[in-house]
Amino acid sequence: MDDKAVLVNGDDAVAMAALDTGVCLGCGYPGTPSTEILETFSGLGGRAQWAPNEKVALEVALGAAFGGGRALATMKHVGLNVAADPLFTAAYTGCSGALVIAVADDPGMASSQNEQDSRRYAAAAGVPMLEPADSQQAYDFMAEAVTLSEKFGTPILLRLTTRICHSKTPVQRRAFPAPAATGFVPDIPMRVMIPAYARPAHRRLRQRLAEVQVWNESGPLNIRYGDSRELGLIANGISVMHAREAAPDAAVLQVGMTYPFPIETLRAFADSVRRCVVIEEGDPIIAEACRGAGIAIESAPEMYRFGELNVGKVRRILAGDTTPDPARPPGKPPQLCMGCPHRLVFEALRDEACLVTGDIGCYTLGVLAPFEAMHTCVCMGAALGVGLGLRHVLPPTEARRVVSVIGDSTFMHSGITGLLEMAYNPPATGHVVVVLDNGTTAMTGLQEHPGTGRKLDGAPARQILPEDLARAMGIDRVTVLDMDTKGSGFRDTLRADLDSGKLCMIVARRPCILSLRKQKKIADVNKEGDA
Ligand SMILES: Cc1ncc(C[n+]2csc(CCOP(=O)(O)OP(=O)(O)O)c2C)c(N)n1
Ligand code: SF4
Repeated sequence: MDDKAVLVNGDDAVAMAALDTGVCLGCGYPGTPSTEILETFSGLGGRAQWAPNEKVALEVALGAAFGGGRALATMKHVGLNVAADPLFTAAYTGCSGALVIAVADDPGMASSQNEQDSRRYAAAAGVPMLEPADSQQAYDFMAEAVTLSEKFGTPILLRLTTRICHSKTPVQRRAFPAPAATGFVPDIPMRVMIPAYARPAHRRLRQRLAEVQVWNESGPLNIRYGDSRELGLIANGISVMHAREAAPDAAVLQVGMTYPFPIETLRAFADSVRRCVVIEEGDPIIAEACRGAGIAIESAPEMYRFGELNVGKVRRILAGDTTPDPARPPGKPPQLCMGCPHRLVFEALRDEACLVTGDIGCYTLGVLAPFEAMHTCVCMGAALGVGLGLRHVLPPTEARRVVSVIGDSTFMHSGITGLLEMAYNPPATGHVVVVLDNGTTAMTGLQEHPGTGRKLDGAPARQILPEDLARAMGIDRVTVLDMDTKGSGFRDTLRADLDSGKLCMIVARRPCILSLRKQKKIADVNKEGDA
């Protein structure tokens, strides 16, 4: 191992720690700002794979941990919603190897549809959560998460945020003992969550959390900086950095494990200073925990709950400044690339006055001028469900204008079940779904998915095509258009499908122009491999 520190971002640091601690499988679904974790892990030689969605990623990682392996699941915050079903029950089953779930929140919504705070999930599911404040801690806490997961037999959430994921700070890597040999030891009451086994499992979970809390009170993850007796700041994650910079003379307590809380450590810290202020980005979760335990703290006014914190905001919180945030300078609105194949589709949808239920991807930009051809966008996969719901209630003439538009990666992620709904509960007027198949997950940086025919590292894979799935489900009219610069008759097909009153899928296929270079590189590598 190189003993020189390296300058890396938090995502890369997590990947390095995963490799150094012997994580045998990393599974995830892309999502800014978490995507690079698996890409770096793979680049370093780790075994990493994209799953169709976050639920599947977590389940595969859980299976690996049931088998005694060390596993990592990665996702962005909204991905944890998709993975919530296995998460809650994995807290009951526990694991015999290690299971770390790295979840990256996006306060300020640099590239997300909401700014939910994943810390709520830790408490709701009963899964311990660690929160690093820089890349070195991202490395150290990932390694600690592996150790804690095996020590307590529980999944561990490693919560990152955009600034941690994408800021570079030095990281010193270390050597760790090799993991124990893997193997699945059948233990039906521990692993099969029928009610008779789940009831005692819930009691075991609460007992385990009590033990983790005791560990956390004296563990190494809660760090005090400075010895001021005057002003004390309690902070987590990136807020630790902001707090230390904004008030260099204050004492700062970093809460490194934010669930279960080290309540007595927080109490002792608050008692040790004259004024104690909680500095946290997002929801007032530490503040609520302190108040619930009768600890006298101050916290930020509600206006600071929105967006990212920064040093200036922390200074304002400490000064009790509640004047509105200065207005942001206007930026240039984002646009679909010139030459983007999605453009032709949105031009046609606009010109045909369609009512478009959209989805999440580059193509969400179809909502902006010059197209303004998207009328709803909720979460990945919702294009289908929302479109069908509208078709069910609108008068027939309006219902016939409804079109669901979804990208290829999003279709694989959570559009397939929407298509099943379309086949199972068809609206009286039929329905039209357009799959924008650009052969990649463009929005998050050109990742592979089950429809591209390539794995995470570009190696060939079985290719699943939306049109094959649609035909297998009995969708009445399935048209595949190889979209050229004129649109390959997309408008005519759209008009005919809308008039037909049938269940229709149009696959508008043409590669994302930014992906062409990457695909050529992969093709060259694969050719060399064949030679
Ligand atoms: C549950 C969830 N997981 C991940 C993301 C991040 N994300 C946003 S859009 C998208 C997929 C985009 O790919 P595709 O549907 O093929 O559209 P494209 O960007 O290629 O046009 C992903 C992974 C998200 N918003 N929600
Ligand atoms: S990156 Fe690709 S999919 Fe996204 S706007 Fe540009 S050309 Fe279109």
